[in-house]
Amino acid sequence: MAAISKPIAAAQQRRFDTQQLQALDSAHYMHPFTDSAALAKKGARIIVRGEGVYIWDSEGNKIFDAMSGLWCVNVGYGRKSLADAAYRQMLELPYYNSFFQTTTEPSVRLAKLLSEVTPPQFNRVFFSGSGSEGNDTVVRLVRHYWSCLGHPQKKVIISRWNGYHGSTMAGASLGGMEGMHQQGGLPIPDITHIQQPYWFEIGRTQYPHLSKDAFGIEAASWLEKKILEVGAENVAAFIGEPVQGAGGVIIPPKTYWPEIQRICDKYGILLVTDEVICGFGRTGQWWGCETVGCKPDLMTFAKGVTSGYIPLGGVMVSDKVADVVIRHGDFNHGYTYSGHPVAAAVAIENINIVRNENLVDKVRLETGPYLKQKFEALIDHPLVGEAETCGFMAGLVLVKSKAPIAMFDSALEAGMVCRGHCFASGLIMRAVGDRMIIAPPLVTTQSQIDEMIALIRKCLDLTYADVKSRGWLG
Ligand code: PXG
Repeated sequence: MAAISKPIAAAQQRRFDTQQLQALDSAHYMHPFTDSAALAKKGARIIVRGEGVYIWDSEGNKIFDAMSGLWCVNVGYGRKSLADAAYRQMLELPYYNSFFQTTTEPSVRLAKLLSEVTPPQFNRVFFSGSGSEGNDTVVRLVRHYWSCLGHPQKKVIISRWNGYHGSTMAGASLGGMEGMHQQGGLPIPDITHIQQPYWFEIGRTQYPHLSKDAFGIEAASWLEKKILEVGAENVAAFIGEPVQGAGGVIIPPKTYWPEIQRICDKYGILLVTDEVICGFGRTGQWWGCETVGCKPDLMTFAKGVTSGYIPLGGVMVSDKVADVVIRHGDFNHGYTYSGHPVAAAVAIENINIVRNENLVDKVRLETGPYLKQKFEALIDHPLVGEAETCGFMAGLVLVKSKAPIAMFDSALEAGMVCRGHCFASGLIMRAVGDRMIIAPPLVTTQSQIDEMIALIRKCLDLTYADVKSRGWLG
């Protein structure tokens, strides 16, 4: 990692008035997915600086960011060349659009670069400002595609419970988060869900006679059942995250996605992988679809395309879909920031970093296997009922007892207790129910993995002592 740059060193010197910022925050700032009243009582933690895999808060605490921000800071914090790329482009041309038969150099070059780093069926991209907008684009694009082919009734999109596809009306509808559906009258029409391929929660308990691989085939068969229920003539597409991220790093059995592919092919249904988290090396291949073994017609991306340094998202469109849509004239869809030149310039530099530093190969061949070995060894902890990784995504399940496995009462929120200990110990690890998850920056070294695992063990020990003293272990 390069030496700390001057502006970062200057930020280190700055003093922050934590209490004042917290008061202003609670008076004026509505946070996403947050109980604002509860947060106001506590005060938000103010993050002021980042370098490599670490961030610092306004009180000077150093924190290991094992979540890469929100699954996005893949090349780590403090990369001067990304800031330089934005600065240069802002001076030259801070904005122009691609609507009225115009384009910009960085957006064209990025489109070409994306066609190089994606599977061979992809040679075209539609840009958006985020993953949610990318998935809105998917909904409009697949329905328009079938309409162009003379099948306007082929509109239904099948997705999965506990999938996450964003927060816009279409994104949240595609997602399978019931708490989101309950607010704002979702899902929108013609989106329907099947159950997720989650072995530990569903396979192990409801299909104990099946092996994990056999459960993968069973879980894929739910797609076929749904297609037959809705009528293949009405189904436009299936969408899923290769590995579910926000749902808790749910790694499907290896049989699942090839079977999903077979079913989509059999019924002539478009296959969409949402690569917003899995893309750009997170799973140890450039794309999650390559890791899980399927060939999508469309792929949504965001986050890792710029390592989160600036907002950008989009949809990779296969030749099969693009050729039909392009033959039929205008696609009446687009965002002010589609192909934003500054975001594109940052993305180009970011992808060059990923390539030049061989980050994808490193995760697949070196640091990913090392993380797997260390993280999966956490299974020896009395609180851990399952621990698994895929590339640089990992999840473990907190259990009340291990033989036989017994879960904590979900109302106790054991995961939040553990998250609290992580927060206090200088580690960002997320809780999704009682599943504790990480997705560290792809630049994390072996010694940093050791440091992170030691922190996780410490926090598991603190959690164990805590839940024991609360009498939760029975
Ligand atoms: N698809 C996937 C797979 C995502 O993970 C989106 C789409 C939406 O992207 P935008 O850029 O519109 O946010 C995401 C976003 C969490 C969490 O709790 C995850 C995301 C966003 C917010 C919270 O893990 N992922």
